[in-house]
Amino acid sequence: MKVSLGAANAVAAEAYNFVRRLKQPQLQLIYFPVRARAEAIQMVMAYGGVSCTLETVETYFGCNWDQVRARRDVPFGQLPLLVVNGQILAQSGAIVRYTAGLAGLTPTDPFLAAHCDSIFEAAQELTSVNDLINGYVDEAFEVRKNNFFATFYEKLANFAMLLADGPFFCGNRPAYCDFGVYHILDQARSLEPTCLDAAANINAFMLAVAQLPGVREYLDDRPGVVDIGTNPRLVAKDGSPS
Ligand SMILES: N[C@@H](CCC(=O)N[C@@H](CS)C(=O)NCC(=O)O)C(=O)O
Repeated sequence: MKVSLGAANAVAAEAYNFVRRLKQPQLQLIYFPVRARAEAIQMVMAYGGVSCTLETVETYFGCNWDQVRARRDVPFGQLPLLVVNGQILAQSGAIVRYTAGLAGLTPTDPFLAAHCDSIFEAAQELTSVNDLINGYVDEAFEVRKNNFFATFYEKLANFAMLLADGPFFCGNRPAYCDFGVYHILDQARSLEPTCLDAAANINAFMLAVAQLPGVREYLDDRPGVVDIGTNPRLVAKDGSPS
């Protein structure tokens, strides 16, 4: 029997992924119904084929958030949390780095890994955009939106310079920092649709990330945020509250 190299490679890749899934810890991600600090984590897992059950406060703890905080059950009194084989991991940055390890999205070279982290951390400096998308309304929204965009373009130019020809921040292969940056810039363009147009390479980067296998399906299926600035909330694809 003649087996082509392509078919043999596909079988080997399938076997590798099967074993990796068998060895993968059991994961549960707990978060509020907002588009914010769990996005990069979910994109990392979607790209890496890492399976994880999504939980709300109510489905995981069986009570509401005020009760969870009062019980002091949660390390820093905040979400998101990742439950790994029953053990709780807090802080979104730590969760991204942990899931990136499972997904093969951490550069192996130590300097490149640190470079990746510096890009991710630079994106974290813009996380106030999450509150603009999900929280503030009316005048408070307008004031904070102006404040956000007062420094945004300088930071965008820094990202554009570091990305150079990309297509990703660490070269030809995606790494977890790409998902951190993508999320923040995607939030920003939900507020100002043309805000990335000054940086052609950044627009190309946004397309490249959005088309990655697993990520494309994740982005297509996730709930949308409606009525930003007036009554923000998540709405599932079928129009139901999420
Ligand atoms: N540094 C933390 C910040 C987490 C954070 O601010 N979480 C917010 C939601 S995005 C929260 O839990 N708010 C509820 C509360 O503080 O009671 C991280 O990155 O995970």
